[in-house]
Amino acid sequence: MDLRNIVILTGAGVSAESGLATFRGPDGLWEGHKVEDVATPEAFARDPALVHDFYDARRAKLGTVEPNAAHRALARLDAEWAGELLLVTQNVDDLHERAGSKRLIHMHGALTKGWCLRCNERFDWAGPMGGAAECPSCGTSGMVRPDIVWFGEMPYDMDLIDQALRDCDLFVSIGTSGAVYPAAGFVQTARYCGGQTLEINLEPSLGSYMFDESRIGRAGELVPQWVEELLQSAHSRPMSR
Ligand code: BJW
Repeated sequence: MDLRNIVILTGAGVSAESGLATFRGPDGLWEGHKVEDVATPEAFARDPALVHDFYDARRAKLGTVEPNAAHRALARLDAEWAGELLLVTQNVDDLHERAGSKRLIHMHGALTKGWCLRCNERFDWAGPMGGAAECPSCGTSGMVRPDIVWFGEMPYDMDLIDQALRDCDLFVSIGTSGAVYPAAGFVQTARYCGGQTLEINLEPSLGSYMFDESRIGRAGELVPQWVEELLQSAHSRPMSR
């Protein structure tokens, strides 16, 4: 099969080897709560200080971690793949862009962005946000929230992602448990539209049975291997333009 269009989905597991915690591992609770019970707009309305503390700490942690071999391999693929490629990450860290990935969507938002609930502007954000942060656009204090997609909110760029999944020849899911929709359903869309499907994860994900192939192990080891294989096979069989 002529392989041209690739969609890659990443989750917390791709950043685990950089030192960022996953959500649903043995320590997969959020400040003593289930992430599903806390990462909601209702939780933010109920206790904004708790939610700000959590995201401020994670934003600060970004400055102490570096992209790992999996991020770097995906950036290499982005640079060298002549066909269509879309990297969709559920992660809110900035490790993919720091590794050099360009064709990238943050479907669950970004720690490095804020969103003003008063004027609806979104903007880059560094440092703590806390409760009294001032919006750089309208100047209002206390109405800025992390630009993060919580449960019950619509992930970003879904139309674009859906089209890319329908058009793809290969869908690859890396380091995600498959517990959260709509990302957990991407494999079905790609499959129904004729794409091959591969998962790379430390353990079989919840939707593992839906993939044509599962490679079980560390992303930092398996992703560079897979990228090398793919680029080698493309070089030996150049794509028709
Ligand atoms: C390694 C590794 C290594 C470790 N190498 N691997 C009932 C049925 C279906 C859906 C719903 C339902 N009830 C409610 C819903 C919808 C809801 C949902 O999915 N709920 C589930 C709990 C069932 N979803 C939503 O509300 C979403 N919005 C929505 O659906 O809007 C409506 C809509 C309709 C139609 C189309 C489109 C939209 C929004 C979801 C927002 C999720 N937000 C969070 C938190 C914010 C971001 C943040 O703070 O960081 O996003 S939740 C959290 O989970 C975070 C993650 O991005 C997300 C996924 O987690 P991920 O990445 O999979 O992490 P883990 O920890 O679960 O897994 C890590 C994996 O890595 C593990 O498998 C490890 O083994 C592996 N691993 N080390 C390789 N070294």
